Amino acid sequence: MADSNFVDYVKIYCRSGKGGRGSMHLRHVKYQPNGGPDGGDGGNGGSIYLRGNHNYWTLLHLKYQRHIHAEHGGNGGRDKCHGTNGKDVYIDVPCGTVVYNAETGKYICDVTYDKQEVLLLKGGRGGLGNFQFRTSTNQAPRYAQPGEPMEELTIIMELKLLADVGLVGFPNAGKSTLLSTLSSARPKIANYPFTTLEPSLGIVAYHDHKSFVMADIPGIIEGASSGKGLGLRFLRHIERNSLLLFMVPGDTDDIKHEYEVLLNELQQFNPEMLDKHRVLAITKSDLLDDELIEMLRETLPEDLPVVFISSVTGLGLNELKDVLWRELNSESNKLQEITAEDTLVHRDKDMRIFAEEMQAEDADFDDIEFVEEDEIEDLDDYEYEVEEGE
Ligand SMILES: Nc1nc2c(ncn2[C@@H]2O[C@H](COP(=O)(O)OP(=O)(O)OP(=O)(O)O)[C@@H](O)[C@H]2O)c(=O)[nH]1
Ligand SMILES: [Mg+2]
Repeated sequence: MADSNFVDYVKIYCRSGKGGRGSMHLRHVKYQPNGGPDGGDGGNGGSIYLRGNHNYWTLLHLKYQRHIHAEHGGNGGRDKCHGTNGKDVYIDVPCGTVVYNAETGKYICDVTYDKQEVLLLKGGRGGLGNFQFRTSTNQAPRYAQPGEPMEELTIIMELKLLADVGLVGFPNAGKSTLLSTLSSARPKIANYPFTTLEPSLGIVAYHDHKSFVMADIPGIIEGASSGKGLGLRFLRHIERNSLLLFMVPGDTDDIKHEYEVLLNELQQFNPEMLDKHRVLAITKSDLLDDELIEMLRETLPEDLPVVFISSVTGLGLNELKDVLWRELNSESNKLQEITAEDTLVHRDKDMRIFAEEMQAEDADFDDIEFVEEDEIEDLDDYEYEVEEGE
């Protein structure tokens, strides 16, 4: 996984800019002995924003970028000179990125649509210069404000792919085969478990130029919620899907049981997963004859639509697309709302589990050192010298 191009989480240290300090300066020019205060304000520090960008599909571009700093505000100067404002930094992320606090695991924000901007860290405000403090009774204030301090935060960004239909099944169930038959995606297919190690998306064309997006994720096995197999790490990619397509091979001994195991694992991951619409596909039906199909129908769960399909012969694929389309657009399945902001409740991360995942994934994430480019000045030590003019 280490050199894979599919990067779905990164850890980054972010720091906004501090505000520039206000200047404390008294005007001294020829023939104007009491020029009065003319210290300008400090500039504002730069802020850090996240910006949705639909040209990105993964967080790969951020993988090796471990520090992101915004510029500090410039200090105010004599002659009421305002300090320069620090430049803001925009971090472009793919739509579907969720941000957590790396220390506590607390959910911070998510970015779901193109050009969406979310303020992550606000830059410090610049301090006021002494010019601003002049009053009738204090005509030469010998003080100015320091700038506000910067903010810093280590964040974890996680990508949760945005797709309409998510495929859920044990390894070898034929998920990738289905995706490659229905769309032009070409995931790896082979007759052994865990062929798929990273999620992929495909666009499925439907009648009249309509289409929907399908996400293939690695297989889930019993006990995945306690870390077996590839664990539940990839389940977050189907968390946002409005519809889940369960896939169980037709030659399985107990189809209903296998379906329930999958359901249970999803529930362990996030109980809200069970609120989604579900469809069950019995795959590899070319291995079954009509009589067997009729017999199996009796034993299947009744609370969801069931379709017998075969990616090899094409059996049931059109029916499957019809069912998926109908479910996606049904009244109670409010696709629009699910993709809109704030409808998905992101649970805070359990940092204990996360640390293990990270260790397995990329061991050297832990030894990030936070080296400051420019040392922070201790605000208490601020001294304002009266600058002498000519
Ligand atoms: N007979 C038959 N075989 C199928 C069908 N669909 C898939 N297969 C075979 O099943 C095996 C597994 O298919 P994959 O698509 O790789 O399965 P998967 O669910 O993606 O598996 P993982 O990625 O390991 O989770 C392959 O050898 C496919 O050729 C089908 O409809 N009929
Ligand atoms: Mg696969």
